This record gives sequence, C-alpha cells and structure tokens, in this order.
Amino acid sequence: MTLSSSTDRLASLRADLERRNPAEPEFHQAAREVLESLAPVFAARPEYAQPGLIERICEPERQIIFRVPWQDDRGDVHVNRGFRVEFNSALGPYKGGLRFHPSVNLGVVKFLGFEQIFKNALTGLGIGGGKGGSDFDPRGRSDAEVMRFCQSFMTELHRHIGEHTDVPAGDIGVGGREIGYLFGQYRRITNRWEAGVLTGKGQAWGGSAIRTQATGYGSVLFAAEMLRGRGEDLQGQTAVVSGSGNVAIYTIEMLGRRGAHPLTCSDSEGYVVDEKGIDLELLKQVKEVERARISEYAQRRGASAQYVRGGRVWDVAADLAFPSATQNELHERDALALVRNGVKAVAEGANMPTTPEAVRTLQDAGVAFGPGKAANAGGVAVSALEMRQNAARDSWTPERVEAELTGIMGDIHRICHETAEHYGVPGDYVTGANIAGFERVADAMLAQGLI
Ligand code: NDP
Ligand code: 2IT
Repeated sequence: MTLSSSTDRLASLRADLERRNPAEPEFHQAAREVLESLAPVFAARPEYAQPGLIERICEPERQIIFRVPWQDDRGDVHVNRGFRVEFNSALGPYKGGLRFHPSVNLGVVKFLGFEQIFKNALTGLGIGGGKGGSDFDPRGRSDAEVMRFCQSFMTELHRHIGEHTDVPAGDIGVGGREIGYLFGQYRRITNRWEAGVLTGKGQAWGGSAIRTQATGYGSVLFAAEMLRGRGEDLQGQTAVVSGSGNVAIYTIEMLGRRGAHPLTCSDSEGYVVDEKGIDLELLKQVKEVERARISEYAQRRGASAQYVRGGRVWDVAADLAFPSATQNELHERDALALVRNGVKAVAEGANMPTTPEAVRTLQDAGVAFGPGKAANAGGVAVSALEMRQNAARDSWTPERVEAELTGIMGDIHRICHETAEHYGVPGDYVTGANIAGFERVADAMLAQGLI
C-alpha cells in the first residue's frame, strides 16, 4: 500500500467512524489522533492494513449501559447511568478506571477506553483496554451517600467483571474510598475473596504499595526521560501543574523529590500559584483529608500563595507543564502562552488534556511533548503489578514497586522514542506511542484470528 492510499483508507475509516458513532466528539478526537499516526505503518507493513483489523480495533468488544438508582441522606431517590466499555482484550483482561463525574457519557467512556488499549499495550504487562463510570456527581455528597451509590453501581457491574475478565480501578471521582465500597459490595454479592477484581485497593486488603502515587510519579519520570534526551534533568526546573486530585498531588510530590519547583495546582473553579512552591502537606490536608477546595489552600498558606478564580494555570511562566485535570483543558492559546514563556517539556498526566491544535503548536515550537498514553501509564502499570501481587497472594515493598515503575516508564519512553525514529519522525512521542501501542495490539489480534 502506498502512503497516499493508506491515508485515503484511514480518512474514509474516520468518516465512517464519525457517522456510526454520532454525538461522541471526544471519541472522534481520540480515534482521529491514532488513525492519523498510522498511515506510514500501513504503507510499510501491509499485514496491518488488511481489511477488518483497524475496523475491529475501533469497535468495542462490548458496551454495557445500566441504571443506577440510589437514595440520598434525605430519602430522595436519584437515578444515574452506569457504563462499562470493554474495548479490547487481545492482550489481557479489560483494564481501566471508573470515572464518576457529571460530564460522563458514552462518548467520554469510549474515548477513555480507546486510549486505554494503546496505553496498556505500551506497559507490556498483559492488560487489555476498558473504561467505565457514571454521571454521578460525588461533589458535596456524604460518605454514606457515596457508599449507597457505589453499592448500587456494583450490584449491576459485578456480573460483568472478574480477575480474568475485566478489572476496574479509579479515575476522576473514584479513589480509595470508592474502591473500598465497590470491593465490599462485590465480595458480598459473589461470596468470593477475589482481590484481583479491582485495583487501587487499600494496602491492608490486597492493594499495592505506590498505586496511589503511581500516575503522578510516572508522569514526572517520563518528563525526566524526555529531558535526559536533551541533556537536562529536573533539578531546579519550575513546573506548572493543573488539577488538584490524585494525579496532580503525586506529580507535585515527585517534582519536589527530584529537586524541581511545582508552582501551581488548580480545580474547576480556579488555580493557586505559590511562589515558594506548593506546600505538599497542606495540599494533601485540604484535598485528601478535608476534601475541600484549593481556595482553602490559598487562604491558609499565607502571603506566598495567590488564588486566581476562573484563571488559566498555563499563564504562569515555568520550564515544565503537567496538565493533570481533565480532557481538553489546554487549548491553542494556552500552548502559545507556554511557548512564549519558554516551556521545555509537557507531560500529560490527564487523558487527552491537550487539544490537537495545542499539541501541534507545542511540537512545532520544539517542546518535548509526552502524550497521556505514554506519560500517564504509570498508574495502570502499577495496577497490573497489583494484579500480579494478588495472583501470587504476595505483597511487595514500596521500594520494589517504585523500582519496577521507574523501569517501566523508562521502557515506555524508549519504545516511543525508537518507534518515532524508525518511522522518520524523531522526537514525536505522539506518533511513537500510537504506533508502538497499535503494533502490539494488532500483532495479538492477527495471531488470534477473526473474532
Ligand atoms: P481526581 O478526581 O482525583 O481529580 C480530578 C481533578 O481534576 C480535580 O482537581 C478536579 O477539579 C479537576 N477536574 C475534573 N474535571 C474537571 C473539569 N471538567 N474541568 C476542570 N477541572 C476538572 O482525578 P485524577 O487525579 O485521578 O484524574 C485526573 C486525570 O488523570 C483524568 O484525566 C484521569 O483520566 C487521568 N488519569 C488518572 C489516573 C489515575 O490513576 N487516577 C491514571 C491515568 C490518568 P474539581 O474538584 O473542581 O472537579
Ligand atoms: O486512565 C488510567 O490509566 C486510569 N485511570 C488507571 C486505570 C487502572 O486500571 O489503573
């Protein structure tokens, strides 16, 4: 196949995908980015262009949508919608988080599940791709309400998951508390101690050391690898971080550990810039213990911190940027501001936080850009290590898990880098990640026949 006929075939596939999956803009965006990377692969390796392969990759193996009724503390009844998209199991059981956020719909879950296929392939750890969640809004809900919601959600979800089938974990709005309630209900319904059915569990009951920290740690490790390729390290570099949840907090922690200066965090209402560097203990107290807003951080921190309501964290000058909140949070104008301020590297802690136009702007300006599929794979990688510990009824030390995580992030960086070079786009980690992930999934699917 020539490059131009590959490009034509992929463009018509994309048009078809958009027609068959209407009103799913995030899924279209995620699929478009991968399909745009594949033309040179189809041209070089005709076996990948054979009819049906890429079409199967773009079609989830199974999509489950269900009703989640629950009662709030006043006795009022609510009806939410639950989702689990089991996208691809060629490399292992479906694996991916659950998101509880009012913006969740089928298209969002499909974009996340699609990304997860390639991310999980890049880890090399034998996990397929899936994602799930609900349009439930946990904000302002009591522990008892969150528990009742999780129990209702699992009452349906339990029949679709299992340690050899589909293994959910956390994502936005789903952390240790929610995984606990979900696991409890699964255990009750099935009467099985099946530790490997969920990851992100508490360490006293089957969880892995470092899983909480893994995504943030991993994205800093990925940024360090990108900088190393340019003869630099993290020491003394300033960083802007968006978000103030799980990924952002442990990105900030690892930046501090490596001698860098994280200056910001944010939530959906505004951002904090702290000229002395974010005080990690205060941030954890406000967000993890009190579940409060970051405006509270600024109030307590004193003169070094300023709270900017409604502002954009990307206006703060820094050497590095870590978008770690949500999809499409870094737009072209933000990329231009980052470039103007001399940013050297951007590592996506969140999934698809950078719009396609912003990615292009950053890459054209020579900024090292680590896409989420690669840069935030540390979380799911440690989830796979948690599954491994559960299968062996074992529990590893934090040192061992962190050493494994460091090795895995280094391997992911290397394969993305080498693949980009091989296909003639050196330094393009987006293309490198898409192609390297695709090749692993495609090889397994070809070997397993037309299913
Ligand atoms: P959390 O729920 O812990 O934190 C989410 C953070 O993002 C909060 O600060 C939240 O602010 C902000 N946020 C969420 N939605 C929006 C929105 N629509 N607009 C602006 N800000 C928003 O989630 P995580 O830290 O776990 O997840 C963050 C990102 O990282 C997501 O893209 C997720 O998919 C990705 N990710 C997570 C992994 C994990 O292991 N947890 C692994 C890999 C990727 P507010 O409180 O105001 O809503
Ligand atoms: O986006 C992600 O990779 C996650 N939310 C983590 C998935 C997992 O199964 O640990």
